Amino acid sequence: MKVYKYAKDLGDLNTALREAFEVKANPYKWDTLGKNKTLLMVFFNSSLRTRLSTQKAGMNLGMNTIVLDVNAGAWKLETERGVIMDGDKPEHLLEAIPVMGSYCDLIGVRSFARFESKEFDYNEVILEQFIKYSGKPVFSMESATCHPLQAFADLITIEEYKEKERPKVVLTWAPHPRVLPQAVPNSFCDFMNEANVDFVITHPKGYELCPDFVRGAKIEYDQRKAFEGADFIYAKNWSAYNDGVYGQILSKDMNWTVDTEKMALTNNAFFMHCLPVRRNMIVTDDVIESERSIVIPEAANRVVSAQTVIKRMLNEIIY
Ligand code: AN0
Ligand code: CP
Repeated sequence: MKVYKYAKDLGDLNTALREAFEVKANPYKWDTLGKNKTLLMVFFNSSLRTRLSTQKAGMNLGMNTIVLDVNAGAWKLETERGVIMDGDKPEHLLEAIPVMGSYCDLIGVRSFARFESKEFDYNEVILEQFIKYSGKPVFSMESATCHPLQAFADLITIEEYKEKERPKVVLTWAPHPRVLPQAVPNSFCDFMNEANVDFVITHPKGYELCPDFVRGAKIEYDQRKAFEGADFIYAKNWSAYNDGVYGQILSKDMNWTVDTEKMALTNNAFFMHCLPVRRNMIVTDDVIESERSIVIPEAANRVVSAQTVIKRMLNEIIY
């Protein structure tokens, strides 16, 4: 069964973009495709955009949608095999997953990196168990290492706003008080590396991302230099990936906050962020409120990316 995790899972990106713009122009054109099909969305972590946009995408396709917040009302789930379950978790994921699979036709899973073990996170243990044991097609709604529906929405947004054929897109690290996953920057790298853009990543030394996602992208450690001539600034915090410091905060340097002075170095760049964003840590009020901030249309495109992917998945299970 096909799984949607990476840019390559969408096949040719220009074809995927064309489909997305068709969906955006006419969201109700396929409103019977999902009749009597059920979308189950399982959340192990909080969400605003993913939850609402994916549900809306399913509804636009005529699906029934069910949302399960595992931490709010479901039994606490054990995820390790071989554990003597005499603690606070009454149910094992290995029963829960096939049961969930029996109630639906497609499953979206949100399960962030836990930062207990890099191996556990980067093997996508939770998502992979859903793939293996649910019996149903699965997609990531931000799993341990990737957030493809976000990155696809970002690509759609860049395609809509770009003012030249091959824009310069800069992913910049910015400070944050908490430990955050690498999933959003990983998928952004994955998609930008496949897109027709000049892609540059800037971050403090020590914040190198997983090479499988960075691939041949240019890394510029001087943030100001990276910003020069940029057409899009994509800000995001992430915690360290490297062995020995995995999941750690190495810096909260506020010199990396995106502000008006740094945006002035760019080619009048658009400002992007996946949200939720901490103002005056990641980006100043002035920049996020500026005319070149496109964070709201970017979030709105989450319906489009989700609907394009779910539509493909429905076609795959129906035909
Ligand atoms: C999450 C993250 O950085 O992965 C979700 C972003 C879509 N952000 C927070 O936990 C604040
Ligand atoms: N961007 C994003 O995925 O937001 P949520 O965490 O609110 O779903």
